[in-house]
Amino acid sequence: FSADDVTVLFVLGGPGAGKGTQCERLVAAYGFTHLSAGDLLRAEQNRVGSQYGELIKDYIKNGLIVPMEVTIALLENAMRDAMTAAAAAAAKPTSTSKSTTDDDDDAPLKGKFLIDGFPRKFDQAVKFEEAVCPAKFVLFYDCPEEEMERRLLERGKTSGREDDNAESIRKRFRTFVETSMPVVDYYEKQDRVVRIRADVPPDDVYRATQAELVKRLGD
Ligand code: UP5
Ligand code: MG
Repeated sequence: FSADDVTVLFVLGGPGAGKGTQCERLVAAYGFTHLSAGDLLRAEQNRVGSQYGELIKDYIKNGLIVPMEVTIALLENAMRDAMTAAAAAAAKPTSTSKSTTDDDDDAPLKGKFLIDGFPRKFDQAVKFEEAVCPAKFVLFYDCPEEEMERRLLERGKTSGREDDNAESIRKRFRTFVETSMPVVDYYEKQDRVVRIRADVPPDDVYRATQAELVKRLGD
């Protein structure tokens, strides 16, 4: 993808920081396509015939980072699917719009993507930006571990997620501190991180997010 055709924002933050919650709201308000790397991996894990099912299950339970070939392929496919669906929708004639030209290729489609929970490791960041598309900037949801732990244990009562238990949560935090925070630091050095306080109610986090998006993307 070229940066002219797509806008990609990485959405990062520790386990339970609220990435998914905020992305959902941004989708409704700004028409982003939300791609959660974790959700894509869980879907692939459950796909009948997947050769990666067992591997993904094992990595997620242990809070480890799945080899990036798998995750990047899933993200790239999902981006392509979203662009294809948008093109098909745009090409469909509607009763109210009279097309003055048959040539739909004139207007290039713009994709807007929130990539949630990726990249989690330095080499993934480099590879994705090289092979798929550079990110415009990074939204980083900053939340203390005690608060994230409280949220995940609470969610674990009903989520059915195999990593929402005390032991897996401990492992996820460890991977986050040791492996994923360095990615945020790397982007911070390039002045590409928008840091948002995430230990306040979801409405407040969202308001802060909106204010930053207006500054950086307009409207
Ligand atoms: N909640 C949310 N915001 C709140 C707020 N402001 N105040 C109070 N409560 C709030 O929220 C978590 C919980 O907190 C919810 O109950 C919510 O209502 C509440 P959520 O929005 O789901 O937070 P999120 O940051 O999305 O938490 P998630 O658990 O999804 O984060 P993880 O980063 O741990 O999970 P992810 O799905 O991204 O990854 C899971 C695993 O997949 C990884 O550990 C790894 O093994 C694997 N993975 C890879 O290997 N590679 C990848 O690239 C991505 C994932
Ligand atoms: Mg999530």
